[in-house]
Amino acid sequence: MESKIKGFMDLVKQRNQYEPEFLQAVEEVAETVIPYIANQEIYSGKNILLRMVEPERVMMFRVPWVDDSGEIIVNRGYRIQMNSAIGPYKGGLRFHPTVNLSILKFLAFEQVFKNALTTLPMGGGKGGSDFDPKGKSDDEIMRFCHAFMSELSRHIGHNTDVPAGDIGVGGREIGFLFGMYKKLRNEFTGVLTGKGMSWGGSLIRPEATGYGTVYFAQNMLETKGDTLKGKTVAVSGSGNVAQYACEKATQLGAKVVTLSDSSGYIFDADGIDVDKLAYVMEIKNERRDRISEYVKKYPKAKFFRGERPWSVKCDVAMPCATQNEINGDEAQSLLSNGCFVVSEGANMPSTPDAAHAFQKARILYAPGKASNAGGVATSGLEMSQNSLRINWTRDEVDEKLKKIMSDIHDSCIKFGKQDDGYIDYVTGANIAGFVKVADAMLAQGVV
Ligand code: NDP
Ligand code: 2IT
Repeated sequence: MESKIKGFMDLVKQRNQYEPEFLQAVEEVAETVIPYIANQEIYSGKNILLRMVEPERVMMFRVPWVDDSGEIIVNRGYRIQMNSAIGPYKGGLRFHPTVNLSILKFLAFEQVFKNALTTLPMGGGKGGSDFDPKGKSDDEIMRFCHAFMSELSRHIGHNTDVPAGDIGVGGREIGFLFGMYKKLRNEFTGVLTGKGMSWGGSLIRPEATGYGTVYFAQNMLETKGDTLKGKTVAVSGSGNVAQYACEKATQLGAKVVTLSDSSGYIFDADGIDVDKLAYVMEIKNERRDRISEYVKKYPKAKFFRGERPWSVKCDVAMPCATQNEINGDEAQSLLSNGCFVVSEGANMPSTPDAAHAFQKARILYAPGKASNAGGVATSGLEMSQNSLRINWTRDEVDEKLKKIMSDIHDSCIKFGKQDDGYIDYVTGANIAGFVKVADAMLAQGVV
């Protein structure tokens, strides 16, 4: 089996040698799915995984725009249309200076499995730009979004490819993107998700990724007869996912003691309650400032510049910032401090060393493609509401989100439960996602 996996990875490496994040995401899937395929006659000789690692289509384009000083800036735009076997391409747009082909291909690849897990009919895609929204005026953000959409609009559509937000893309950016799409195509459709409530958005979509990550942690704890009540939680990030993970964990009786951003992390031993979270939202969403501002208002809290929050004592860790934000040493530090639940809000936040450490320690460890699927699932619910031209209530959407997270948890058990009762959520999520997409690909033939 080892040599089968190595043979497969050698081929993928040869073709994608300058794409470390993509290779990392593929290797994690190959390690778990190839042993499964070997025992399933129907997949024999079909090279399904080899077809899945090759995007159906990649768009790369110039995005020229004019900044406030009149200078012409050139950014690079991308859309990866990875797999459409079970539905239109679906996945977010990331605006961050680190964006490149490797990062977007890893995200698009994971999205295919994640979207399959949601039980909704969505294929996988991802896109974005190396544009850095930090320090830009609202007018500059608008001009960039309009320029980006002037090209992207040729490649997407409500039945073809439906983008949404990710790092650096929230409600403000989705508004500008939607406006330009509508103007160019002269049609009002659900071509993007994460829209504003008065123009086709869904209640709970802003909250959904963070809430879903917490619901998934609850589902995992239930397998041990436990709950989040009274648990100490370390959250990283302070953006969309982190904020609502913090809110829901607190509502369910946990104490969230950390949040972070690219400048460092804050530790508040008393817990980040509703009022403090409202202040975090003001700092990050309105003032677009650094998380260190928190300690000016709450001086009992501490700010650790340039550090990540994984050395604190906690029961539960929810990494909600970015990829590879927990390394092997940090995973060991979490484990030795008693952490026994890791529910990933970000995509691939654990390095392979960290993920293997969590699995070896047999803690409750959920990979992002399972535990953060609530965001895209609720995007799927937004698409359904747009097609039906109706709006569900907050409670209706929240109930559907809970049910989807619980169904994803069940799928992980189905394919990941071992003889001794340990649930390997990584294996479970990868195989469950693979089976759904692979069966659709088999039915559709070689296309
Ligand atoms: P936001 O842009 O709202 O927030 C991102 C947060 O992560 C910010 O606090 C940011 O800090 C921090 N961050 C970003 N990059 C780095 C870095 N290289 N090092 C340290 N901190 C960093 O994004 P989201 O909350 O939407 O996304 C967070 C994660 O969740 C990503 O991995 C994303 O792919 C994933 N995700 C998002 C979903 C969604 O619906 N939005 C759905 C599923 C997953 P700063 O403010 O300093 O930049
Ligand atoms: O990584 C993700 O799942 C997202 N950024 C959300 C994608 C979506 O289409 O809602």
